[in-house]
Amino acid sequence: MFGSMCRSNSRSPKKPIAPPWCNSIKPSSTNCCRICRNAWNTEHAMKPALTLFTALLLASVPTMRAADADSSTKPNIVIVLTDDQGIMDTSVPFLTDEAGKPKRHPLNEFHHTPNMERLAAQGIRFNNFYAMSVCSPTRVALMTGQNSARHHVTNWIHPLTNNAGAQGPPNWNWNGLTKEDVTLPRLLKKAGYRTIEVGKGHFGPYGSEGGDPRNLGFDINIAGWAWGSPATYYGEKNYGNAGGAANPLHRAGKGSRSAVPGLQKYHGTPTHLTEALTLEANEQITDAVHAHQPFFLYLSHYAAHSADNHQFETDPRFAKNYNKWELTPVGHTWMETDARSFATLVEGVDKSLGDVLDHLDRLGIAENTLVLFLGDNGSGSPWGGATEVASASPLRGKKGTNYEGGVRVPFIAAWAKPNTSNPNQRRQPIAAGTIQSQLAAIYDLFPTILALAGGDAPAAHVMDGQPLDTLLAGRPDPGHNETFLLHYPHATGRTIYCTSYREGDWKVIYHYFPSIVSDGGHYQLFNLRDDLSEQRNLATREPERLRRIMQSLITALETQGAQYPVGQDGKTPESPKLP
Ligand SMILES: [Ca+2]
Repeated sequence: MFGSMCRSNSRSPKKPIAPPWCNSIKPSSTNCCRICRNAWNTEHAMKPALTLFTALLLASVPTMRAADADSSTKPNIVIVLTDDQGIMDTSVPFLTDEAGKPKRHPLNEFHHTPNMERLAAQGIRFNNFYAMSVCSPTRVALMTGQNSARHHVTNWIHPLTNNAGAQGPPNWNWNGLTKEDVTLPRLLKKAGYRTIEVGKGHFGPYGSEGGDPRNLGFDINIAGWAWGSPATYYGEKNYGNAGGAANPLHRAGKGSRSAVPGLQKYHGTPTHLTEALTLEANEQITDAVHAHQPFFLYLSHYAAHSADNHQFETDPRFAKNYNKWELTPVGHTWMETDARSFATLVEGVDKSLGDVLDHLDRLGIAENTLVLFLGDNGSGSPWGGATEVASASPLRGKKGTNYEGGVRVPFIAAWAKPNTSNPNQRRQPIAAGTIQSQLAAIYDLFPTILALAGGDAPAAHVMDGQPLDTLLAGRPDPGHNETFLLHYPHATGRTIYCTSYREGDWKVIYHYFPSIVSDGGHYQLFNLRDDLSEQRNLATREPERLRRIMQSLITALETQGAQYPVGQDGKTPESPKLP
């Protein structure tokens, strides 16, 4: 196993550290004043009495003041969602040893994410946090609080053609989210928030309602649309647009079909896409503060997804940090270059996080802003085979698989500036510098954020998520769901037509159509406590346990109204079979 090749924890280039893929290595801020209204109200919210002048002022304009006071005490919410950054694609160690202490692995040495380290030091990080295995299912789960088995966006959405797969459910929700759907930004808007989308959307195909985030409750949309990968990250190339024109899908034949829209002012400049999105996000934060409105910022980076040419484009600002690694060829020399490029894209996102934190601090609103940093699926790193222990070592698999490396993502929650006397921080304490090991998932963010923001979901809206309030405070929550269902009834992923279900330490993967990947059978059963790398299939040795957990998997699918793959006739559902 790769983790056994190296025992060093040092970052020094003089002490060689073997990354997981090789056998040998030679490491060769704004004009807003500091007493802006949000900060002022936070600071003074606990004062017991009003001055006569203030009281008179309130009496003279009761309606405006009441609304303003209410909105200014609400916390701002920032989600930084990165694309294809797995739990190991960071210098922050998320995994722990048997004593529960953070344990560094070679990939933690390879990556350099100082701002994630900064956020982790002032917040709590989760090491059993799950997302769906590909983009759109996770993004829709975040927006709705529902598992993909329930909302039926079970695959990434191809913008132009229905990608159900040959035996995928024909009526899966390729169309994505609509104007009628209950969404987090729509509910936050109703609760008084300015709702801002910056970056990747991928909520619906081209021309659909979900193709424009403004149809989903976002007041503002910058650079988000149907496509999930950028044509190119380079401003010099206009992010794929031809001659500064609008997206080529509007002007057939010009530029790339996945050209990033809406960033014309950076065209022809050396501004990396990640930097452009960060500058735009910070400008939107400033505008919201000047408007005295609490905001929900969904900063959804395209990085570190591959560009439209399926290659990882280097972020030149960080290339030097990875050139020190002399990587031993392992038969796929393109991987070495791409792995470095992938790491530069990750570090670009990390810089973005730092820039946003600094900006919040400069504006004086950091204490009143909750930052949630997370990845949208497992690692997209190019190293190793899709189902091997490589990209996310010591976890098996990568993006697009039901193995842990495909679904476990980094998640850090922190107040942008901890201050235990801040009213919102007292209402939702966060245990700084700690690791939460209880299981949680992407759809838990929906009820968590709504509760903090004072929003409500309609009673008829069924949620799979549960609030994370107790877990964020660093305490165990016996009432929190200890299971995770991942339903992937399609063929275009790296593990195909399969459903996995984790229950405590145990996990089953059910393969609707047995293959080499599934060891030739329907079932793979793993004990994650003893076998984190999912190497020992215990399906044959533990028949009673297998049957019990398969029954739980089937019940979960039926409860959520899941759609199944179909047989060779293209229409008969293939529901899971009990062993
Ligand atoms: Ca993704």
